Formats: sequence, C-alpha cells, structure tokens
Amino acid sequence: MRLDILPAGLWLLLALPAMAQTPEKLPLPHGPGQQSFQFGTASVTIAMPAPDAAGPILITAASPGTRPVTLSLDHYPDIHEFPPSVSMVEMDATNATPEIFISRFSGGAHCCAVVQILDLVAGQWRIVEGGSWNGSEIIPEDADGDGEQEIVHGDDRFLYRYSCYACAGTPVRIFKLVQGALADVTASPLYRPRDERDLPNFQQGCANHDNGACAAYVAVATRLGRRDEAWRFMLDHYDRKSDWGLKDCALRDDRGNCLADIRYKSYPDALAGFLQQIDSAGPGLP
Ligand SMILES: [Ca+2]
Ligand SMILES: [Ca+2]
Repeated sequence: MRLDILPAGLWLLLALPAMAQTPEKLPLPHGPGQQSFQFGTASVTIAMPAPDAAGPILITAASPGTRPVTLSLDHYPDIHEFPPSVSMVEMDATNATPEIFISRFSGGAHCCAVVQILDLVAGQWRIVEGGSWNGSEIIPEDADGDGEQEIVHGDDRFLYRYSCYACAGTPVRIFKLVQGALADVTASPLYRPRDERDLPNFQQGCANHDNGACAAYVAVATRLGRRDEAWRFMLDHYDRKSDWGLKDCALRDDRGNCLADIRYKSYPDALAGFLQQIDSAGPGLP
C-alpha cells in the first residue's frame, strides 16, 4: 500500500506503537468486574461475571461516532470452562481502527477453537463469526507481510478424511478479513511459497501410501498449477486396500442425519469428489 493514498484516519493508526504487527493479548479482569483498553480511537471493555454467578462474559467494542457492539459469551456457574483469549489485532485494512479477536476453546479431544472478531464496518461495530477450528486457540499471523493479520491454519476438512488424525498433514488455509467478511485467499499467488514448501512433505507421505497425504498433495499441487502430475503420482502410490473415506454424504438434515449417501468405487473417485466440494466452504471445520 502506498503511504500517500492512505485514508486520513489510518495515519493515526500507523502512528501508534500499539499497532504492532503481532496480536496484542489483553489480560482478563481478575475476578468479577470489568476492564477497558484504548487503542487509538477504539476501546474494548471486558466484563467478567463472578465464577459462581450466572451471566455471560461481555466484550464490547466502541469508538466515537460509531455504533458499538457487545459480544456475549456463555458462562455457567460451577462448570469447568475455558476463558476466552481476547486480542487486539489489525486484520481489516478498510477501517482506521484495530479489530478485537476472540478465540475460545470449547473443550473436547480435538475440538475446537471458536473464533469471533469485532470489526468496524461502515460506522457500526459488528461481530464476525470466524468459525470453529481444530485445536485450542487461533492466533492470527501476518502471512504476507502487509501488516495485516490473517487466520492461517491447516485445512481441517482433511482431518480423518482418508487416514488417521496424526498421519497426514493438512494443506494450509488463509483467511483475510475485509469489511466484516472473512475471505478465503488461500489461492492467492502471495501464498505460493508456503505451498511450495509444504508440497514435498505431502508427496513423501503419498509415496508411503498414506491416502491422507495423497489428498493433501493433490490439493496443494492443484493450487500450484501442477494437478496432472500430482494426480498421476497419486494413482501410482495410493493405498488400494484402504476403504477409508469411500463413504460420504451429499445432504444432511438439521440433526446431522444423512439423507443422501454417497459410496465411491475407489479412492481416486472419492478424492475427485472431495476436491470439488472443498472450493466453496467457509472458515473452520466443515
Ligand atoms: Ca482495522
Ligand atoms: Ca498480512
């Protein structure tokens, strides 16, 4: 971004030492009560209920001349729960305020870091639902060196899909916050170097007949414009004896019951179907 075309408000933001290029984690109030933080023109207030009291954790973002927003997080007395991680981040370049990034572990063996972001869009603070991600916490990072933080995380849709949890790595996914929406920018040429770095590992796993690694290998090679060679390599190396991932579901009801079973004849058929599906999904777990 050229400095001479910055919106006027952004000068203030750039001038503040608090606008570091790493997320700044905010301390939660000790015990019941509230605490406020100021970042340039934006403020965030965190209100914690007493541990034994019913009532939500409230996180409010505000700035002069805008409509504030309050995020309400569940809190139940006398039940073990995980506190939210609240950070000031710079993710959305289309406003002159920082964003407030909230990541909270839901508990459970492999699930989930639940993400919400408070973002100022057209004069109103909004709550952006940032999805549920495998792992205990999401910490945004600057994946492309532009000073804005992105969500950078393995593609959870590959987990368990064709092999065991710890077997194959997952391709990376990158989401950028733009005017209150998280955009999947993974395919941008900016992130090619990451894919090029990851590709040999996935190829090696595929060479070892790990169908999960073959899936990651084909997906990443496709982004790099090398699908045909990766597909041939997969056909030569995939585990023909494994039936992991050959069943799928095209449609589920509200309770998660499958209404339309899919049974693939082979792993390559299943993989082709999966790679078509994953283009259109939102952030986080499927
Ligand atoms: Ca911003
Ligand atoms: Ca960035």
